[in-house]
Amino acid sequence: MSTKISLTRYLVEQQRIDGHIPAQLRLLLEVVARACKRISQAVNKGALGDVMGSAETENVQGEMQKKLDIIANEVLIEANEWGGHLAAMASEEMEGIYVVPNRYPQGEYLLLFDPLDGSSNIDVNVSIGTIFSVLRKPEGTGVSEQDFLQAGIKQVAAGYCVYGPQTTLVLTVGDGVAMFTLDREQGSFILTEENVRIPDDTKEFAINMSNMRHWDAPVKRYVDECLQGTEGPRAKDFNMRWIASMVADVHRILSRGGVFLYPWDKREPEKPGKLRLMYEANPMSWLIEQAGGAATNGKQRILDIQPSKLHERVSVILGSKNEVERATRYHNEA
Ligand code: AHM
Ligand code: MG
Repeated sequence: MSTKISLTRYLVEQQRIDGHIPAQLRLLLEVVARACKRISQAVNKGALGDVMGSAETENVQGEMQKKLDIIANEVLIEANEWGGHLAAMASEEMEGIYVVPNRYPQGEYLLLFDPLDGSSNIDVNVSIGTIFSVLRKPEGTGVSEQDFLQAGIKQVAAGYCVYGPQTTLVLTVGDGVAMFTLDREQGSFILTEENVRIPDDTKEFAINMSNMRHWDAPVKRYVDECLQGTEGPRAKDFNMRWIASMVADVHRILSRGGVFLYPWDKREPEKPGKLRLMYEANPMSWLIEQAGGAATNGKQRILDIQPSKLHERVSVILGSKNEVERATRYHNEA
């Protein structure tokens, strides 16, 4: 790429030339990117900063919080509360919504995030990330949790930032998927890939195999057939990857294809899955679809699910289209 296009320029052009995004949304995305830069710095400090280890507190999901979960959550809130572009925020780390304080102007957008995804990887120096989703606040005065309960199809922007060997911000505003790599010397995100496309077919799957005995029959069938390789019905050998950071697994899939499954299982039968719909599955599903892939809960398109609560969980199958369709078909046939 001869001329370097910064995230700022990309967004200005999305606003001015293509008319895809209003000014307030552009500001919002710039602020989220700035917050991700700060989180990236904290992640990079590792043991040199006071960022590793447990915070000894539990979040609303009953999970132990890491120090970085809390730091990342605070960075995102502080960065976003005063700009006038938001009405409220919601996060994996907060039970209720965070309404923009009265002393600041209220904007027309709602921001949801998983501030630090892949928490179990923080202390072992493996890729982690921030996932975000933007919705428009429904008309009317005030803002409530109900305003957030919109299907994924209503998102106006979604993305993630992966803190790995490189820090990469991946974004969609409904016009394909673009990737920006953080140039640390310049301090800015530079466009490094546009029109990201996922191949329809793949030989790579990602699932936590240790849960195999808890899976439902259609998931077992799908994975069994992959494992049989050239001798089985799929007539090809598959490879497996599982990073345990959804951001990193999804980033690999956007980069070279693959399929990711975190299905419902019998460990906690009353929960529909492990991953959260509104700030994990929805933004990732939209990115995957924008890149030509597919995302379902085994039965239905994730983006069509009407959420009934903020921290709702969901089964997730996403990635290369033909594999997602096959795994979904196995569920529907069962
Ligand atoms: P987190 O948001 O608390 O980090 O949990 C979500 C993560 C995903 O990134 C990842 O796909 C999954 O949990 C890994 O779960 P497991 O440890 O059960 O394999
Ligand atoms: Mg997460």
